[in-house]
Amino acid sequence: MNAEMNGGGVAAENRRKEVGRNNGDEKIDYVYKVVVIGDSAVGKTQVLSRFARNEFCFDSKSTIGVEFQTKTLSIKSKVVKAQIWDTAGQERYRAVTSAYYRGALGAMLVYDITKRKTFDNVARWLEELRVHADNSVVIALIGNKADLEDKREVPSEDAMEFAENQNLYFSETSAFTGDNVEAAFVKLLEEIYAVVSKKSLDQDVVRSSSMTLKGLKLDVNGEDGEVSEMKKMSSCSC
Ligand SMILES: Nc1nc2c(ncn2[C@@H]2O[C@H](COP(=O)(O)OP(=O)(O)O)[C@@H](O)[C@H]2O)c(=O)[nH]1
Ligand SMILES: [Mg+2]
Repeated sequence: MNAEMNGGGVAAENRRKEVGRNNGDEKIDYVYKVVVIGDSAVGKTQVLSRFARNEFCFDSKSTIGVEFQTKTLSIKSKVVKAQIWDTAGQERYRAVTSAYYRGALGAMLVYDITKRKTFDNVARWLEELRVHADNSVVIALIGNKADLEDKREVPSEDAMEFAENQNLYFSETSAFTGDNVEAAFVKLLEEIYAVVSKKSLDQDVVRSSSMTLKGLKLDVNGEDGEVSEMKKMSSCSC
């Protein structure tokens, strides 16, 4: 499938369809696009499949076709559908297109704790995000394969310090055992929720102050307007 199409038109279309009802019964408040990035073979696909389907596969082949998986969960008593995008193996050639990043509210930047090189490359991935993603994108740094402690090449302290300096959320996970995977995603989604809510609040403040200046009466019960504005912001920015 064409990455350009999938990252842009189809994703936007999916987001439009998904805000509203899920399978006709569950109400979805927000759809958040999250991208998973990082060097090849660090476990991106397995971390995602552990989170979305609670599955792990030792001989996972390189992902074929740009795809996303979804998982619906409750964040701060809202129903959030996380739409999490996985690369098609193009990261091997440093060829992830800007369409992949478009509209992403969050990013999981994964390295392998047993391969120093994959951690050294994190800075390059951050640069990619700076170029292609919105500057308010929330980033989680994930040291995966934490079950392979005896092969560790990246001390937790190094990653923790790097994450602090760069303002990233840091966790070590194991897609194999499942350790910390759900917690890392939940933390990222909660932070996205906070960022989106704050953006919406800021917009409301600007809107209401300009209304006051014009001498218009404010409708304090205009809750529907605020909610739909937040939905628009959270679900689609492309
Ligand atoms: N021991 C261990 N192996 C893992 C873990 N996550 C992924 N793998 C293995 O690492 C290899 C690459 O994983 P994959 O998800 O395809 O990496 P991707 O290229 O980043 O998507 C596969 O053989 C996985 O089974 C983990 O947490 N622990
Ligand atoms: Mg993969």
